[in-house]
Amino acid sequence: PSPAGAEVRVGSKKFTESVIIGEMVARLARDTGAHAVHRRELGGTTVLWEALRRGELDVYSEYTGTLRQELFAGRALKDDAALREALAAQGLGMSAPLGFNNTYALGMKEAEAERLGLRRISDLRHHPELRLGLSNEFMDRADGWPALRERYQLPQREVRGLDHDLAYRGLESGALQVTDLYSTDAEIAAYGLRVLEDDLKHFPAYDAVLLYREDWAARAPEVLASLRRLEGRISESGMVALNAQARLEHVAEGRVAAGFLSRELRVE
Ligand code: PBE
Repeated sequence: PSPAGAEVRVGSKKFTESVIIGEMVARLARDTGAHAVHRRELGGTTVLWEALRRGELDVYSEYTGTLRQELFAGRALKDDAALREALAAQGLGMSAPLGFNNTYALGMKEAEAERLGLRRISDLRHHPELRLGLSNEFMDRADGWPALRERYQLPQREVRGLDHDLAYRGLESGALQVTDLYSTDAEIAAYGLRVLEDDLKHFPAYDAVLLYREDWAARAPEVLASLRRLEGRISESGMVALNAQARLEHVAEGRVAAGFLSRELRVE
């Protein structure tokens, strides 16, 4: 057990997977006897990043591609060592990858993609009339819509920003024809969506990791060691299945996390 009084403030972004991982982190911390608070769904990437840097949070889950392409955009961090160095300069540490990649992708209803003969993002170039609905964060990010449009020379002008959780309903109703997907979303299979191939390789790998403050880790090394039990333990299909429990079966994120920890790590 941790020295009495170890504390951890966990944060999560405003989407299901981030909340599930936040719940796993809080539970693994409590397993060492620490006191954990999970501040759920605080906002988008920038909100979590700034809260961690200001010392309002101790740990949250992030993605390597997001660190490279958005949070350290323009820094050309060539490898993992360079990324770790840039983080260390801000007093932050990063776990090893948890085991899955959650990349952005563009998706459409399978039948519509088939009808229009669309398989690759490049194919969208010949269909300026398509209605796009993109998550608000994607509209603004350095790796998001402006860069993607530029890279692929996309002609669409009808592009709306929306909450990611509403995008799938928009595709179902026909209000939207193309949206940005998160590749571990359970809705991709459940709604029969076609993921368009990123044929120009715009998107990097977005490996899930834990980001934490080094000053906190120095005070609570046992807690960090417990969180690191997640390293390499969540596969891509495993994460999709956890997201499916929460999003399609409406199981609370805390229960989803508890089930995973019990099955995979024997943490009760
Ligand atoms: N992602 C893809 C984004 C959202 C979807 C996981 C890389 C992120 O939170 O950074």
